[in-house]
Amino acid sequence: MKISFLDERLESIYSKVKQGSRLSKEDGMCIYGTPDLIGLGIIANHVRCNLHGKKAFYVYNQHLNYTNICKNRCRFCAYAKDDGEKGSYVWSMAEIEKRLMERIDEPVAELHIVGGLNENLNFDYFIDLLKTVKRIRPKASIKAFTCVEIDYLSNLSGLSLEETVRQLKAAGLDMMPGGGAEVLNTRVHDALFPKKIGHDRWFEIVRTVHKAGIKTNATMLYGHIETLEERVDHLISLRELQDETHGFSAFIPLAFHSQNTQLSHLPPTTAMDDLKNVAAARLMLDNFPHIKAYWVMIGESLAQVALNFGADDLDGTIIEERITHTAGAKSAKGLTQAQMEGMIRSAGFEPVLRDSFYNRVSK
Ligand code: V47
Ligand code: SF4
Repeated sequence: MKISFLDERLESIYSKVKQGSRLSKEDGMCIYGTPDLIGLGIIANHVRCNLHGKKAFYVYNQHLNYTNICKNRCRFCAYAKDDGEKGSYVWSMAEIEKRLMERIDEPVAELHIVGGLNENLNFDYFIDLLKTVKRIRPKASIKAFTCVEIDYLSNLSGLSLEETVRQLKAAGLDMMPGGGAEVLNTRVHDALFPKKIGHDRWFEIVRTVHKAGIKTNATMLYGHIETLEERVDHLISLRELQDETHGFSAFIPLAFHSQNTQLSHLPPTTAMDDLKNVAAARLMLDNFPHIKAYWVMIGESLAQVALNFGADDLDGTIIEERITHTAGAKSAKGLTQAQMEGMIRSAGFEPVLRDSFYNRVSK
């Protein structure tokens, strides 16, 4: 079908996409720069439908944020506290068990577990954490720890990266979430999260983890000080790494929330930018199977729209999201299965309940 785009630069992007040709850095800049949001949506939706038809995935998951004490104190983070600060916490195994038992009658298929870099915890805590979760939820997958935590655990244990990952896997680690990458760029790193691992180390850890047979997701935190070019470079670096390892499962654009952070003067991201980030991800990351619209960060309504802009997954029910809500997110803290399905159906898509590896789960 011949489409006349408002921005004629989109014509060459559409023809490349139809031929299955890879988009260039210039195409990426055009995607972010175009005012033709609907044209962009048509192209991203074309790719999304070729890959997944009208399916829209979601998972029945539960988040466990085991501690908010973190030595890094990134400037964009509202969640972290110092040890002893009002509101700081760390969960004992008994507390973790209690939280899992509160939901034991629900069909939770994935536990999403991340936390701060808390110097009071030793490596055994993390092994116990994984074993406790596996004991209580033997059928669920554990998606835990970002590359930042893996680096920390390797230093804490004195073990090599490979051995750290091997021991975590043996204790129950099935997959890793995509957080921690933020923007893979030295300027942004030094300005906003100087104590966090840099992008070279992040790549090294991803390579090690993928080699160990553990799939991971990838993210990009956008809407703060990063330039459009830095976003495009981030996507291209991930695409190159995926060519090498094939270990990424989903990409999730994360919209920055500034409340209670050191960047609280920054305005919220716009719907236009949120949708462009979803479309840019779908179009630039031609070797990523899935793009998630994370409803927690962009809100339930825009997440529905994002299903038409390249996203094929809405993440999950979540149950008690903490990280974005401490930074002012207005979305719900969790959704029921019926609410997730309702959102997907009313957006014109077919809900598919999945496990962590995108296998269909029967209800
Ligand atoms: O790494 C921190 C981001 C991430 C803020 O892999 C913030 O399936 C917005 O990675 N405003 C954690 N974002 C969340 C994450 C994630 C979420 C859902 C699914 C998956 C997955 C991964 O949240 C952090 C950081 O990039 N973050 N502070 C903030 N103020
Ligand atoms: Fe710590 Fe992660 Fe927050 Fe940075 S983003 S301060 S590493 S919890």
